[in-house]
Amino acid sequence: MNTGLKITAFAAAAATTFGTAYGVGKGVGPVVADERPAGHDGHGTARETKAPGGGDDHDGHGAAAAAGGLQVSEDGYTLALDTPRVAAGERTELRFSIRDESGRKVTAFAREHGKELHFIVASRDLTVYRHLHPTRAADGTWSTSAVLPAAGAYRAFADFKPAKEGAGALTLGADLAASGTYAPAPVPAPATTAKVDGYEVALTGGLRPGRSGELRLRVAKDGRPVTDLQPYLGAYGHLVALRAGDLAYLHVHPDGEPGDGSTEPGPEVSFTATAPSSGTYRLFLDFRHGGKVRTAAFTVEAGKAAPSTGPAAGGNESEAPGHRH
Ligand SMILES: [Cu+2]
Repeated sequence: MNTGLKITAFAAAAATTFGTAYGVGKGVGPVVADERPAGHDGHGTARETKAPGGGDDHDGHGAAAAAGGLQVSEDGYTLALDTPRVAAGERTELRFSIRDESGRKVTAFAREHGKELHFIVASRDLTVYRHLHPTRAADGTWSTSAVLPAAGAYRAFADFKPAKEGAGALTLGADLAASGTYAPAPVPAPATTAKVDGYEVALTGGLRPGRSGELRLRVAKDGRPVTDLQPYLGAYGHLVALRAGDLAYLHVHPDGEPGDGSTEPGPEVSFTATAPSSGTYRLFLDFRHGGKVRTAAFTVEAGKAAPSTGPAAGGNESEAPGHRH
């Protein structure tokens, strides 16, 4: 593969992102760390985990080659996990808060996809995944319960946007451990189909480093295409990609939404996503059918040709910052 070309393409895409982010996003925000134009004085490039625009993949997912979740603290906000150690295989309470710069619990959040905060827990070996919606007490303490079936190291992600002028969307990550006998598993091999509860989900398209790529997921049950997917949090599917090696977090959302006049309730759900780098990613698709949310998981390689339709599949090169859900 031509690394030079890819780097150039990425630089161009990044420049575009920076340009549009200032026009549309939080350019007037007071968060100095985010005011980092391309070709800035060379400082401020150390924390390249998030593009200006605030890791704002909710609002402009086609544009942001942003990886979130690598930091427990970012832009003055900290994910404080009250339950960093739990027992494997038992229903257990997970409790945490988001702290501001002065250590106070944040109580004002902007609602995104119907929720103030999305809480994802994934095992470091990417074999366990939970997308949870905790409840917030008035004092800012969040709690939910979950069963982590296997012992080992986990990463907990809080995906939220403070309801504060100029604040961008953030994904903070914190380590979490489930006690018990730990048998490390390899990341599952790359595959273009996944089975869950009698459903088969087929993936075409792929992730591309530094450039937006289309991922199309086709849902079938008992060999028949599912054409009556149910909206889940305002979409026919939610997709999270985690990078193997460090669990860098990408939250991507479908192209189109229920009721927009053009988006069908299956069998296909289409997403646009930009991988922050080449490498192995695990994709987790949440979809709702028959009143139940299920998760299909895939391992994909970013930077390799897409399984069946080629890397330019779909022809949708949209870097459109105005794409909203
Ligand atoms: Cu969520």
